[in-house]
Parts: sequence; C-alpha cells; structure tokens
Amino acid sequence: MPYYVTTPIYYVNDAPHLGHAYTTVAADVLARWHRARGEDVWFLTGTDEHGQKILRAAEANGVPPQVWADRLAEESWKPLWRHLEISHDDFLRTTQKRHTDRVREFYQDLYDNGRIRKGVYEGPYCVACEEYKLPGELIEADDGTLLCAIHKRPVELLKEENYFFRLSEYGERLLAHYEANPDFIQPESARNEVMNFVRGGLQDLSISRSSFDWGVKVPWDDGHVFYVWADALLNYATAVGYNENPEKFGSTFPADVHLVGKDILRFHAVIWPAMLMANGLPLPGRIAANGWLLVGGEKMSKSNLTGIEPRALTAHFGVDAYRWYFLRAIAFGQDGSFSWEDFSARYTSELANDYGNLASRVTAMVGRYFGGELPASTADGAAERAIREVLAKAVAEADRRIGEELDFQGGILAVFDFVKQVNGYLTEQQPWKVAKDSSEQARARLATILYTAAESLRAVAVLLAPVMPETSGKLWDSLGAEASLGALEDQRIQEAGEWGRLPAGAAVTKGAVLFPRLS
Ligand code: ME8
Repeated sequence: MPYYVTTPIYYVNDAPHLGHAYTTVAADVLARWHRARGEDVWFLTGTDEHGQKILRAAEANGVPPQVWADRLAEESWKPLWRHLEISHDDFLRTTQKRHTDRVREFYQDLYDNGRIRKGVYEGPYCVACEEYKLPGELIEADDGTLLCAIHKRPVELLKEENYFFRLSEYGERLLAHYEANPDFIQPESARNEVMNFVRGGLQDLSISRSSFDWGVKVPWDDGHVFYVWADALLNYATAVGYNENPEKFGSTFPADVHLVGKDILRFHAVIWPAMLMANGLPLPGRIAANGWLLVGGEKMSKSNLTGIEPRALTAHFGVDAYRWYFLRAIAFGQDGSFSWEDFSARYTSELANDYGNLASRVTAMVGRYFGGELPASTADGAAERAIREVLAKAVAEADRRIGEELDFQGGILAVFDFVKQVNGYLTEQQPWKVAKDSSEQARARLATILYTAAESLRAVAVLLAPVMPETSGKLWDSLGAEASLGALEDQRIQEAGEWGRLPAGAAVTKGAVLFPRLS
C-alpha cells in the first residue's frame, strides 16, 4: 500500500496565494520525506472547479466557467506548483470525466440505498466559503447585516428544494471512530472542536442545488447539480480509481493523511467520513489541519483580496528558502503571520549564516588544505564522538517529528540544531589554526576535523532534501557524494545518521553559494 497523502483541491476562482502554497508545500515535504524513507508514495493535489464561486468569477471575467477553469488550472495553479517543486503524482480537476462520472455513480448508490431524501433547505450561505452556515457562525454588522465570520461578507439567504444526505444518522458512529482513533484528527484542539460539534447533533446535509447549473448533474434529477462540496470531497476516491480501477483503488485508498486548512476541517472530519461510511468504504488514517496565514489578524484570502502571490517572495528569497520558511516559522496547526522582516532575518541568520556558511567554509577548507580530496579521519576523539551522537539523535527526532507527527517545525529545528552543533565544533576545533602546524599529528587532526564536518554536511543534505531539494542537490554535488553514494534522491533517511558513508577521497569542490546575500 503506498503512503497516500493529499492536499485540498483548490478553487479556481482566482490565482493561488501563500495560504494555498503553505498546505501544498507541507504535503510535498511529507510526501518527499516518506519517499526518502524508501516508501512507495502517492501524492494527490488538484483543483475544485464547480459551484457558484467559480461561476461568478467566470461571469465577472466574461467567459464560460469551463474556459475560466481551464485557464486558471493550466496557466496559474499547475505552473505555480511546478515552480515550487511540488512533486505530486496526480493532479485532479473536478471537471474531468474520470471524476464527474464516478461522482454520479457514488451518489446513485446512496440514493438507491435510501441514504438521500428530498427536502427544503432554508438558511444562510456564504459563497466565498461555499458553505451553509449555522446561525452561531455568523456575525452581525453595525447595520444588522449578517456576515460570514471568516470572510466578513454578507451571507445570502437560500431557500431551495434540494436533495439531502442523511448525515444526522452518523453522529454516534463518528464519535465512536474519533474515540477509537485518537490520532484521526490533528491537532488536539481541532479534534476537540470537531467532537463537540458532532456531540451537539448533526443535521442532514443538502447535497444539491437547483438555482444554477455549473456542477455535476444529479443522475436521477437533471434539474439539480451536486453541491460543490458533495462533488469535491470525492476527488480523493475518484483520483485513485474508485469504481474504475479496482486494483489501483484497493491498493491506494483510503488516504493515510488528508492535509487541510482548519477552515475545511469539518467537511473532512465529519462529512467525508460519514459519506464513506454510508457507502461502506474505509476511512482515512488522519485529517491534519494547518492553521491560517494571517494578514492584519485575518485569514489571508482570495475573496478578500489579501492574498500575496508566492512568486513575489520566491523572486526575492528563492524557491527553497520559501519552502523552508513557512514550515520553519509557524508551528503546524497554529496560525501565523508573514512579514518580510521576519523572513529576511531568518534567511540571513539561519540559512545564509548557519547553514550556507558552514557548507562554504568546509568545502573551501578541503580545497585549500587537501587539494579538494576529502581526507580520511584517523584521529578522532571525544568531540567527534559527540557530533556522531548528536547526529543520530537529530535523525531520529526529525524522522519522528516530520514523518510521524507532521511537526515540520520541530523536524526542521532538529536538523538546524545539529547544524549549529557542527558550527560550534568548528569554532572550538579551529581547523584554520591547526592548519598552520605542519606536523604529522596536526595534519591528522586537521583531516579528522574536516572529515567530520563534511560527513555531517552529507547527512544534512539528505535530511533537508525534502524541504529544500535544490539546495541539497547543490551541496551533494559540492561534496562529491554522488560518485560513491549515488543520487541524492536515492538516499534513505534511515541511513542518514550512519557515520562514515561519505568516503575519504571524495572530490569536494566549493560549489555555488547556497543562500546568496539578499539584495
Ligand atoms: O476550500 N492560511 O478551496 P480553497 C493557510 N475547494 N492555509 C490557507 C489559507 C490561509 N490563509 N488560505 C487557504 C477549498 N489556505 C475547497 C477545498 S477539498 C475537497 C475542497 C489553504 O481554494 C488551506 O489548506 O478555498 C485551505 O483549507 C485551502 O487552502 C482552501 O482552499
């Protein structure tokens, strides 16, 4: 069974901003981490293309919704993921036939089995969220208008005859599942929130709309299209062969992890599992919610025009630093704010000074003192043993935090703490001073110090490759590691802490600067 990880499928009403890239980069790091463990991985992302929000965006731009969706998906979303080095295995668009046909079949089954009824939906709806709202989820403007608490925009009052999924029947089974699987919803605060919500009682869910037609047609009533969420959630199944490729489906579904923003937690932790239960399908392993990137204390959002485009940052900091920054700066699951000052300060101190300088100093010294041929370590002692021990711990900790707990910040910090230790080791050992002594003993010490530092960098390159693939590739090249150890992509996390993998004699060169000074 591959490790199956997903991102939300994003609305194509507009171009992606930092918030979408945040979840996608996190999923990519997780996927790359598991590949680096030697696991088979299936990483899915895509776009959500139906519903009123897209329809209105298309209308506002004077084009049919499919044309709009094609333009956004192909010219905006996919190119950004390529730019950010996202390594997805599949990109599903909900207007693809492979999806729409299966959506119809899924609900036809539920309809035939009596899980769907007709009724009237009356209540508030936020088009920016594409969500039916409960009265308690609204805020009141000064003039009495009811606003969506997330978008701060007026909700619309709907009254429509719709089809309803009998969600209200699944409360007990959902609670039993949460109880039996404490890791099903992450973080803990999100789990508590969902459990309280379900304990409060579930209402049946309207799964169709009849006042517009940009959606998947309901097979038993073509006056209706499916509610965009009823269609979208199924992407996780249709993309891996639901009702189409039993072999692929059986060996991939359900997902090990659905990464989602906390705004869409309820859809994933309540509605999606209930839909699966209703159709006798297995539930995902985990729903992990990330917090929000905030602008002025509010969720960064396309609808509110507070979205910052990732390319505005990558142009300045580079793609790798960008991938690193948000996971490093914000504890996954918590909200956080972006600021140029904070990014610049961390870039300079942690990437350029701590990591980049270490790499350039060590490779330069191997060039200067040993003609670029990595010397053997023949005179190691307590200081070197300490480095080896710290490395072994850092590998185990990073693997547990990123691979198991989805604590990207904790995992990255474990590696950067190791980088600090190696810097401290060099400061103490002062190889540049040892080099002034040409005795045999001093040469052996110098060789040992530089071997220790270079071998440490070999491990760092492997551990940071899922986060900063291009930088690790440069470091791998400048350590001359490929000739003996093979491609960076083939290195395993489990072996990263095995000391002595980089052989003496490796051709070390002072490669490109890993993190150029910011202009
Ligand atoms: O909700 N901070 O799509 P969407 C952090 N189509 N993450 C953010 C964010 C922010 N400010 N803004 C967006 C949808 N995100 C549905 C999903 S899934 C079957 C259907 C991220 O385009 C976060 O992951 O509104 C959030 O859940 C997702 O983008 C929502 O993207």
